Amino acid sequence: MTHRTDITTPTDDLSVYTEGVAGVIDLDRPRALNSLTHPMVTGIADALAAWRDDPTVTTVLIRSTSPKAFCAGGDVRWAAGRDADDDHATPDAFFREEYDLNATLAEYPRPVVALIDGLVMGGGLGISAHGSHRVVTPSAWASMPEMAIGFVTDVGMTHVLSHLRHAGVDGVAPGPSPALALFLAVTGYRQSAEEMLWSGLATHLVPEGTAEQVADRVIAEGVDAALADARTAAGAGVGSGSGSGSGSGPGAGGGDVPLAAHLGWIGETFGSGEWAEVAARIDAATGPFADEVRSLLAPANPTSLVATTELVRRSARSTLRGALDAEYAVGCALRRQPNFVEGVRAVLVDKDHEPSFRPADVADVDPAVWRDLLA
Ligand code: QUE
Repeated sequence: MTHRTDITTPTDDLSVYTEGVAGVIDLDRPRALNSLTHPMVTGIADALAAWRDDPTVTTVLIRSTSPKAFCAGGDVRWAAGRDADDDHATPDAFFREEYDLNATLAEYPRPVVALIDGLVMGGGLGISAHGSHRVVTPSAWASMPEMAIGFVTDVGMTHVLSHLRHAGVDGVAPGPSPALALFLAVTGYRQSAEEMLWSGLATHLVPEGTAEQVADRVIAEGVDAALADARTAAGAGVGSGSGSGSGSGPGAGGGDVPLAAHLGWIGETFGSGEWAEVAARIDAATGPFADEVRSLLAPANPTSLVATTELVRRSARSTLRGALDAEYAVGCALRRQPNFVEGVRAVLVDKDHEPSFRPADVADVDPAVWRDLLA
C-alpha cells in the first residue's frame, strides 16, 4: 500500500493529494458532472505549482469520482448568471484563470495523465487534452458543445484541434487536418473512444472497467508501466516512444471509425473559407452524414459559428498562448451579447433547447467584426 498525503484545497469539489509517485487530482463535483468552478480551477493550479518543485511527484494524475463524467466543462451556468446581472468582470477573471491553467498543463515539465471514463466536454478537454497522456476507456466520449450556448470553442481547443494528428484513412495521409479541426469545433460531434484514439485526442485506450486499476498502477509504478499494454493509435505516431501498444488500433482505412470514414467529405466541406462558404457547402450536400451534420448545427448560434471559424483558421498559425488570448477576447465579447445568457438558459436552465439567437441567420453576421477583434 502506498501512503496518501492530502493537500488543502479551496473547495470540497476537489481532492488533491500525493500518493506513490503521483500527484493526484480527483474532480469531485459529480452532481454537476464536475463542471469546473472558479475554486476548482484555483485548486488545480495551486497543486500544479506546488508539485513543480517536488521531486517525489514524477507524474500528475487527473481523474473523476463520477462514474458518468470526467468533466462537462466550465461552470457556464454560474458565468451566465453574473453576465445577466451585468457583472462581466467576475466571469472574465474566471475564464482568464481557466485558460492560464490550460497553458500551464500544456507546458508542464512532467507527464500529466488524464483518465477519461465517461463524458468530457469543453473545459473538461481543457484540463485533459493539453496533457501528455489522454487515457480513455470504451465509455469515454468527447464533444465541444459551445455553439449551442452562444459561446465559443475555447480552453485552447481551437489550437489543439488544429494541431491534432489523426491516424489517416484510405486516400488521406495521417497528420493535422484544418477541416477536421473546424468540424469538431463547431458541430459538437460526439467522438467515441475509438474516434478519440483515431483523431489523436486520446493517446491510449484501456479496457472497460479497468480505469481504477490503471490509476492504481500510475500511482504505484508511474505512467509508462501502467500503460505498457494499452492500445495506441496505429499510424498517427502518438505513443510511438514506447511502441508497445498492441498495434491493432484504428489505423489507415478507418475500419469501424465513422469519423475517419467521413474525413474525405469533411475535408471538401470544412476545408476552406469563412463560415458562410462552409455553410453553403453543407446546405448543398446530400446523404445521411450531411443530414446528421445539419441536425448537429441546427441549435448553433450563428454569431458563435462565424467567430469560431475565424479563431480556428487563425489557430493553425498561432501558439497555444496566442490561441487562448484570441479565444478570451472573443469569449469576453460574446458574453456581453444576450445570446450567451439565452443559450445557457435554453440548454442548461430551462432545457427547452429552443434558443432565440440574434441574428438568427448567418448571412446577417459580419465576419470582419471578429477578424478585426483578433487583428
Ligand atoms: C455547452 C457548454 C457546456 C454545457 C453544454 C453546452 C458546459 C457545461 C455543461 C454542463 C453540463 C451538465 C451539468 C453542468 C454543466 O454543459 O460548459 O453543470 O450538470 O459545463 O452546450 O459549454
